[in-house]
Amino acid sequence: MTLTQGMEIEIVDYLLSAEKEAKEVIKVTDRYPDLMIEKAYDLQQQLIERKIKEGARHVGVKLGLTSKAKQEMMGINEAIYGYLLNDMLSTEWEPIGSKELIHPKAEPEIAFLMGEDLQGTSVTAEDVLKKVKYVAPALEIIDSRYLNFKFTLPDVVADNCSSARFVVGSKWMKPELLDLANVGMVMSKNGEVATVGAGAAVLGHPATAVAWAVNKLGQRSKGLKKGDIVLTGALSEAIAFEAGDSIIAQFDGLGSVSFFCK
Ligand code: OOG
Ligand code: MG
Repeated sequence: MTLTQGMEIEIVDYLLSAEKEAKEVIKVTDRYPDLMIEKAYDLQQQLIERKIKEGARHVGVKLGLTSKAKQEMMGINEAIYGYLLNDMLSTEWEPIGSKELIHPKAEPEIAFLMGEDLQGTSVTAEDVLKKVKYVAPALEIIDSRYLNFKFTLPDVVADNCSSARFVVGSKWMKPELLDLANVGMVMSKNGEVATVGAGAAVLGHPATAVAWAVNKLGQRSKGLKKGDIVLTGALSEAIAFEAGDSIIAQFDGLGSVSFFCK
């Protein structure tokens, strides 16, 4: 079944109100089982355009399911990308409000800040590193709008890859000062180690993950812009948290990033 424009608007409305009301909903493919991945990216784009129309600003791109740990956790063997908007950007000193979220989980990630635009369909990790100005430690807070955090590949893409919030640490470093594949990471919840990982977890190197996303975006005549923040994907499984919890991710050589949930 091909989706009519009316059906597409209805799906976007459905996902936007699930987010606004912080209520989980039945996944889109339960109603539209033949939803294809490319159409799901069209829906994602419409959802982002709606948010921008309502006043949000584009601040970057996120990668998802770039690590084996995450792919196994979600049962999907393919990387995905979504968009970061200014209303998702949170700071370390301002608690994350649990009431606005459904069933949030924290992910430790390495963030890139782009020093130049980058677009193409045969971009390599080396090309990416040339255009990255800084790297920083980050925590992404994902919050799938779907019931029990369960979905198929097209579902999660349409839902802007579960994006909800993200926090970037204050220490920004030149990428050449670090061996990003070998950066070790420990994430703790309330002072106890919750999970560990390393930069190599995301497709062997975070820059390889970003090159993948740039090439995917390139197929849609899109790319990264100077000043974009790129979240390169969780280095480990995601950890659920709730009001009263604090999360910190410590990266060797790159410093730490944390948040408190109220
Ligand atoms: C999809 C988003 C995954 C990551 O870093 O792997 C993601 C999900 O697991 O809900 O952001
Ligand atoms: Mg993530």
